[in-house]
Amino acid sequence: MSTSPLEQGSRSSASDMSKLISQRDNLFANPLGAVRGFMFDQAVVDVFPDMISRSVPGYETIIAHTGELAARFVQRNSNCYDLGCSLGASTLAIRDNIEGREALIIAADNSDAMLEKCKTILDSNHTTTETQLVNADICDIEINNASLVVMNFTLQFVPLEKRAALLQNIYRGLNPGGCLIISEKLCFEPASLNTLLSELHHDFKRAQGYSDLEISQKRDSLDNVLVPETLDTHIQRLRACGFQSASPWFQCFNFCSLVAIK
Ligand code: GEK
Repeated sequence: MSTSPLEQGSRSSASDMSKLISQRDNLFANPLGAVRGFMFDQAVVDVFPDMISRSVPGYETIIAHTGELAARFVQRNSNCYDLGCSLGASTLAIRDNIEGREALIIAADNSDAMLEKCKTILDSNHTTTETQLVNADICDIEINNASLVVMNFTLQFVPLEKRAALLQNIYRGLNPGGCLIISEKLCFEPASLNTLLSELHHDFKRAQGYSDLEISQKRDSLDNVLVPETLDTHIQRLRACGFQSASPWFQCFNFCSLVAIK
């Protein structure tokens, strides 16, 4: 079993982090009988970098470009929010690109296990940018003086009925010219298109070494926990909040990243 170079303190940048193999994800490799709903517990934390990089096509690209968008949009003396920060990949990418701007990064998650490991990782990465780790439901967080808000693969876990209010809260808290990044798994209409893009995603996972059993048990575990929406739904909701500029900037199969500017 290999350990993460980050844990050894030998690597520090976010783009490195997304390539790291912590422990290999084999959580769904054996028959589980009844598959329980997916939770961000210690078992997931232990394999998270491997799990997300072998499950989400384009993950490394999205994290790297989150840093580049931070370089463009983060204003001096403003706040940046990483909502659903997990182990801090997006926070590290942002930090790497905004040194010296006197910005504050607020990285929030509601998994104790994620936050504990995230703190170790962030502490081992030198920076002059202040970073606050917050244990909270992102639906309850106050957003203010924000030049950048990032939700990389988090909104999909928020209950559907809370998503509009969360986005309105973000819109209110963004400064004019501020940027929101939302990365999500999507669903598609008609059903035949959804099936095609899901199958392409499953082919990607197979190519990453996941077995058919792992793919199907993980899918069952995420059922009703990760609830994807269509690209149209995302764009309409962003427009209804007031974002006049909103567009995907990246898509691979059924995974997409959107940028919205206030
Ligand atoms: C990355 N952004 O590496 N409030 C706070 N946190 C939440 C909530 C909520 N309501 N719901 C889910 N989370 C990261 C990856 S992972 C995506 C994000 C994935 C947290 C949850 O605990 C988990 O850490 C994160 O959102 C989602 O780019 O695993 O597919």
